[in-house]
Amino acid sequence: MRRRGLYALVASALVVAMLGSASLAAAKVHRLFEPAPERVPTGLQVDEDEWSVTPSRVTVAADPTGQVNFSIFNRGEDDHDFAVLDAQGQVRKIDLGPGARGDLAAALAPGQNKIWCNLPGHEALGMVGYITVVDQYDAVYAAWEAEIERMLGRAQ
Ligand SMILES: [Cu+2]
Repeated sequence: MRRRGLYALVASALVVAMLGSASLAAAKVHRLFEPAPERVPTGLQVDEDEWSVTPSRVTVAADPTGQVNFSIFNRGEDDHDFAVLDAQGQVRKIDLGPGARGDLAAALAPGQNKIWCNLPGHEALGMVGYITVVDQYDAVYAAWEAEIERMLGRAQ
C-alpha cells in the first residue's frame, strides 16, 4: 500500500512539472488531497415485501468496526425475516412482522453477498437480493488513481 502513496506523490510531481503554471498546479495538486475521494457507504436500507428483497444500494464497505449495517423495513402484509451469511458462514437474521423495522450489523466476506428472507418458500418466491462488499481502503485509492489518470490525461 505504501507503493500507492509513492505513486500518488510521483504523479503529483509529474502534474506540477507538466502544467508549468505553479499556482494552477498547486491548485490541482491540492484537489488531489482535499476533498478526499468519496467513501463507500457502510450501511444500507433494505425493503422487504411480497415477494422481494430490495437493497437501497448494492455496493457497500465495512465500517471501522468491520461490519456492514443493515436497516430493514418489512413493507409487506406478512411476517418475514432478513438473513445474510456472515464472514464465518453463519446465518445472521432478524425477524420482522408486518410493518416492522429492524437493524442488523454483520461482518461480511468481500464480494457478492446474498440477502434473503429465510422463511420457508419465501426465497423461491423472489425474496432474495445481492450486495457487493468492497474494501474501503482499496476503493478510496482506486478513486485517487482514477483522478490522477484523469488529471494526467487533461495535462497532456
Ligand atoms: Cu419472507
